[in-house]
Amino acid sequence: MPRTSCYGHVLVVGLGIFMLAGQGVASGASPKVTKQEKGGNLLENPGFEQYFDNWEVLFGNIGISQGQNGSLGALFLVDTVSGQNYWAQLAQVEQSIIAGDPVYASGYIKTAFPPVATATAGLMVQFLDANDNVIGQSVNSGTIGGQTDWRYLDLVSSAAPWGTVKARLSIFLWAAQDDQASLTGNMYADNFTLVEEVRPLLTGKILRNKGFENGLHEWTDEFGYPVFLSTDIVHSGTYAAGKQVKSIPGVDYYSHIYQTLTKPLFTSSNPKFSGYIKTDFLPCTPKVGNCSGVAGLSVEFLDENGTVLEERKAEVFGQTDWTQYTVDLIPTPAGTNGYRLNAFIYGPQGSPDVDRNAYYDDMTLK
Ligand SMILES: [Ca+2]
Ligand SMILES: [Ca+2]
Repeated sequence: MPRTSCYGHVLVVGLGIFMLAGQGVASGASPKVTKQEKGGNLLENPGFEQYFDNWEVLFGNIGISQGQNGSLGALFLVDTVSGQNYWAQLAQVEQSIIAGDPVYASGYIKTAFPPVATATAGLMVQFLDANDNVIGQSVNSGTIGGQTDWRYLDLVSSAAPWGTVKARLSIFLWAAQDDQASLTGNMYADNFTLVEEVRPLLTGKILRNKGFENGLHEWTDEFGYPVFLSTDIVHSGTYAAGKQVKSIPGVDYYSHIYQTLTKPLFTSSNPKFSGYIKTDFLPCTPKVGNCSGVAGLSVEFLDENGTVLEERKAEVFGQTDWTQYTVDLIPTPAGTNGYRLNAFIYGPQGSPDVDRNAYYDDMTLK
């Protein structure tokens, strides 16, 4: 049961622009630079050196502050919002996109929030028809949050759908309603690119936030009930991730968190995915066959289209204290281009382990 995207229920919040004191508003149009001079970049004022020229604040509290390397950049704040999630969106529309062409977009974002804050930031591209209606699916980059220094984020779309005449690049910041932790932080953005061609994604080569010390950021949570952040049961540091066996009528229960890496650089000639897991399932003996709940790690080997070539697992049964489990990445199936690295939980229908937990910490990829 795939979750709906947390961006699928975004509500409009108060629209506001502010400029920091003493910075004033630049006047006049940006100097025209040809597409070739910009390395194919279709965006004007991609680094906010002319403040918000060519950009539009669609939602949220967005201003100008420090960018990268002493330049100007966009600053996103989270406002108090009751009864709805917070959404801020800064966008630029490129007026001449050819239907059938793919686009690649990138930029740098930095977040300075507490690890537990729900605030997450990323990029999004949408295709627009001649009436400015969004057509086809939005394409998002991965998101960042918590304490994350300047990070290069990118995305690549498939062919722009028939009817496309424009593309809108957006930088967004989302936070859950009434999330006090998100109110205390900021997000920064600078140096964006939109090109009308396919380029290889540069993100997703490194396993990040391996010990959950930056909260649940970097990990995609999919299927079933949400992952939770554990503070009382950890293998090391302040935080671990947790999943619970739940009951959904008519189906076996499965849920996981994952990171997908494309052509990662391994530091070992015998690469492995490892992590520590602790479970509080009912005691059982796998050989006897009286186990129900299962936790574990798994690796899905992906071809260049993202199709799963093979899945390999390390499974945990019964009640276990923190133990390191490992999945070997060798032998690697022919045609492997990427790896989906999962920490999962499973319980068959009617499992006596419903409401029992598995905890995950200190993942490694070497
Ligand atoms: Ca800048
Ligand atoms: Ca930890």
